[in-house]
Order: sequence, then structure tokens, then C-alpha cells
Amino acid sequence: MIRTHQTTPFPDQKPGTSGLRKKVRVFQQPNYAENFIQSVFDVVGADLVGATLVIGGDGRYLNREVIQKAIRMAAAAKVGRVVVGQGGLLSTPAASNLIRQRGAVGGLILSASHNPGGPDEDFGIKYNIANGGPAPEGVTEAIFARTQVIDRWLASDTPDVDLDQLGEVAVADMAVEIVDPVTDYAALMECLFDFDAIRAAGLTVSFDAMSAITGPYATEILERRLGFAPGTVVNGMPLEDFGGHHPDPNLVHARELYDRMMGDDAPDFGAASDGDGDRNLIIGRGRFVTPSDSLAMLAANAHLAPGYAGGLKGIARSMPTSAAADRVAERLKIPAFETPTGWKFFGNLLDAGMATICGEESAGTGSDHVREKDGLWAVLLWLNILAKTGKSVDQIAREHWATYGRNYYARHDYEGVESERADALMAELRGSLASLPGRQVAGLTVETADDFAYHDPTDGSVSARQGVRVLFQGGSRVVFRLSGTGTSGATLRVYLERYEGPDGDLDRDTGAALADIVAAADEIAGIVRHTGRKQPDVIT
Ligand code: VG1
Ligand code: CO
Repeated sequence: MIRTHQTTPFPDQKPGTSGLRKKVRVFQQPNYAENFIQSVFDVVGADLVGATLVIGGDGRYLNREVIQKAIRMAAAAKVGRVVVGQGGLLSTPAASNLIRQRGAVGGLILSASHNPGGPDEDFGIKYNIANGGPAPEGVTEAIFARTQVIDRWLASDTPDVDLDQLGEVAVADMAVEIVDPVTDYAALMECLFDFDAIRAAGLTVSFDAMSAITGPYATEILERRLGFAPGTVVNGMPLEDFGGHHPDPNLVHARELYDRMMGDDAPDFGAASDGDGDRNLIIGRGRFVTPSDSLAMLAANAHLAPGYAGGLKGIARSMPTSAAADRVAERLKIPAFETPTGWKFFGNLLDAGMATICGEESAGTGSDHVREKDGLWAVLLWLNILAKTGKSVDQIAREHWATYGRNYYARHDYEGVESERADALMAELRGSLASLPGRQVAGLTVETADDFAYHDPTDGSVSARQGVRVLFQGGSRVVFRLSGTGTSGATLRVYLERYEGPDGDLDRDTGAALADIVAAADEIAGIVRHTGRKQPDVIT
């Protein structure tokens, strides 16, 4: 039987950069998750009837509970079949793949990605559309509008489903299919990459799954199918609270891996992924590769993998990501695209066949094989390149810079800033844009300054106010924007970049190379004055 439950709207259900993210306690309020899920279903509407819907999450605290709710609500929305990862688990890229393979109408991905998990931490819900990618802005805005007026949600009056039992059961008139979360994804990876070459290369690898979703995927693919030694995957068991850690693969939260890769007994290749498996950290023995550089180096060498042997159609990067990938596109004579932050802007370019590889400075890289960024994909493409060239990560990086020049790059995050202060900083900065060109700051001369607006070349849609960028003479740059994934206060992100040509000094310390840009950033935006912070909380 289908029951109607009365409810009232919550004012704060606006999806951010990547879905709705809130504290677990917020999601635990009566009707909170239901209101959002029902709003999604109301927006998708009749397309749900008889259709397939994929549901899975990164296994964090509340995952199973919300999946049970979503199943009952899908039955009430007359969905024909839901496909759920066993144990409620699906990495974000695996969910994207399942949506595409099953011809699903879309999917619910339950994750707060790199944010910590547990009863006092974060949870999230994201809706992906039929191409497997995050719902575009038009859809997320419609969902938000719906949350503001919702007055009822519907659910079948049925007991919980056993999420651990593979196979098919019925919930009201709907089929619930519990599938192995890894199998289809691992098969896709085997088509894209030369597993024989990787196996034969005799590389040593350390992969840190950060007690999050990639554990089972990495164990199956790296240890079982590619034959890397047992123990290659560390922290391989997904935990509801990620072992109390921040499942964010950066130099702060994956410090142990970094230290190991810089030590005497480092393996050839080190990598890590995040809570939901869509990010990657790449560190060769003695060589950290910035995500922006990784995108450029992967694009330059992708033809070495069977899935990309025919070449690339184009390269897309988010605006704050360094311009390193643009130089590769130029040499390959293919288009380069610059989109706002967040994977949802890449979907149209991939669907239109205008880009093949995409990436973000925040450790997200991916291709047209799915419509999400994909952590293990990046790891496997790197391994494929190392195996085919016989070179080390350090060698590949040095040769790349000697050809294209080097974009020294860092991101400074100021976390938990009072929202009013962060908004005041951005407002003042936006107000000063017109007066910036020609100004001398910290020995640099501002060439141009603007608030980035994206004009989607496929559908003509415009996304304005996507971050302030200040370009200096000589190709250095600073970008300012506020995070759209946090769950308390504001996070100011400051992206710093200096370009050094192939004949320049390619072996500098990044901090030293960026020092004058850091000083200029503070002078331009008044970071210390507005936030009261002398130092960023996280440097990546
Ligand atoms: C951050 C990153 C962005 C990424 C997003 C989702 O967004 O900067 O590049 O796409 O997280 O990644 P923001 O608005 O906080 O800067 V994930 O792995 O958290 O889904
Ligand atoms: Co993620």
C-alpha cells in the first residue's frame, strides 16, 4: 500500500556544487531526507514510471537508512526497478556507469564525498540524470524550488529490504535488484586500459582507500585482476566514519602516503581516493603531481591506453584549474574548454563529443567513459602510461615541463570563516574589479580581472558569478571563490598559479615560486583584514 505523509518545507535544501550536503543531524530531522527525495521525484515526474533507477552511496553513517527510505519512495513513485549496490555501496563513478549501462532514468548517490562521516559529521544526496552525470543547474534549481513548496511525500508501506543479499526482490510493484558494486565497473576498466602491460611492468604501488568506498574496487582491480602484492591497498575496508579521518586525498589528509612516497623505501607509484571514489591523489616516488598537472600529463599521454588510442576530441578543465592542460590541447590541435567548478558542467561537452578528458584542480579527473570524475580511472591511466613508457612519474613530469613549461600551483583554503565576513570579502573584491587592471601589487602588474561567467556552447545556458579571477602580466594568476560543498560557515578558496616557460626554472619549490602571488592575493582581497586569519587552514 502507498501512504501519503504530510510535511512542511525546509528552507535550506538548496543543492551546492555537488548535491545537498548537511550534517547528519540535519538529515535525521523527521521528513528532511524524504522532502528532498520527493522533490527530486516530483521534478523527474512521469519519466520515473516503469523506469530503472540506480541507488547507492559511499557507505557513510546513515547510508543504509536513507537507501531504505529511497526504495520505499521509489516504489510509491511507480519506478519499475531500482538497482542497488550490495550493502548500499556504490562509488560515484560506478553509479554513473550503472546508470548508463542499465539505461536508467537516473540515480540517487548518497555521499558527502571528501567530507568526514559519522553521527556528528556530514551526509549528502545527489541526483544524477540519464547520461550518468550530476543534474545540471536547471534541474537542481527546479528541485530546490520544489523543496520550498512541498507538502507531502509518498512511500510504500513495506518492510526494509535485505541490502546484503544479492538478487532480486519485490517492493510493492517494483523490482529491487541488489548487484555487486564492483563487477561492472571493473569490466569497464579492463576495456579502457592495457591490463597485460600493467601486469608485466613489475611496478610497485601503494593505494590508500582512506577507509572509504574505493577499498573493494581497488582490492579487486589492483590486487586481484592486476596482481599487485597483497597489502598494495591500505585502509581498504569502507567504514561508516572513515576511521575518524577526513577522506580527502590531499597532502594534509593523506600525509602518511606522502611521507612514504618521499622516503627511501617508497614504491614506484602512490595514490589515494576520497569518500565516494571520484577523486585521486597521484604521487610518484619522490614526486607529487598536482591535480592540474596530472590532468595535463594524462591528456598528453592518454593515447598509450587502448581506450584513448584514437586520440582525444577535446580537453575541459574547471576555471580554477591551472592552464597546463590548455597547452597540451594546443599542441594536439584540439579544443580546450574552461567551465565553472563542479563536474555537472562537463556533462554537456562529453555528451556532445566535444571533449574526451576533463579535470579539476581539486583532484578530480575523468573521461567520457562515465559522466563523473573517477579516482581509480586516473590511477589506472597513470599505471598504463608508466607501463608503456617504462618511465617514472618524476621523469614523465620533468619531460612534460621541459616541453610545455610548468604551472606552479597551489590552493589555499580558509575554512570555517563566518559567512558574513566571507561574503563581505567577495563583495568588496567584486566591487574593485574595474579598478584592478594596470595596478601594481606585490611587484606584479594586473592585466585583467573579472567574475567568471560560463556560456555553455552546447545549450547556450549561462552560469554567472563563478569566481573572481585576476590575471597578471606574464601568465600568473589568482582566483577567489567560496566553496559550495561545506556544511558549516564559509570556506574561502584562493587558487594561485605561476607559469614558467620551458626555458625557465622548472625545479623551484612551489611555495617560493608562488610567494609574490600569495602576497598579491592578500593585498587585492584583504584576506587577513576580512577573515582575521594570517594563514590558510589547508594548502593543497
Ligand atoms: C569542491 C571542489 C570541486 C568539486 C566539488 C565536488 O567544490 O572544489 O572542484 O567538483 O568539491 O567534489 P567546492 O564548491 O567546495 O569548491 V566531491 O569529490 O566532494 O563530490
Ligand atoms: Co568525491
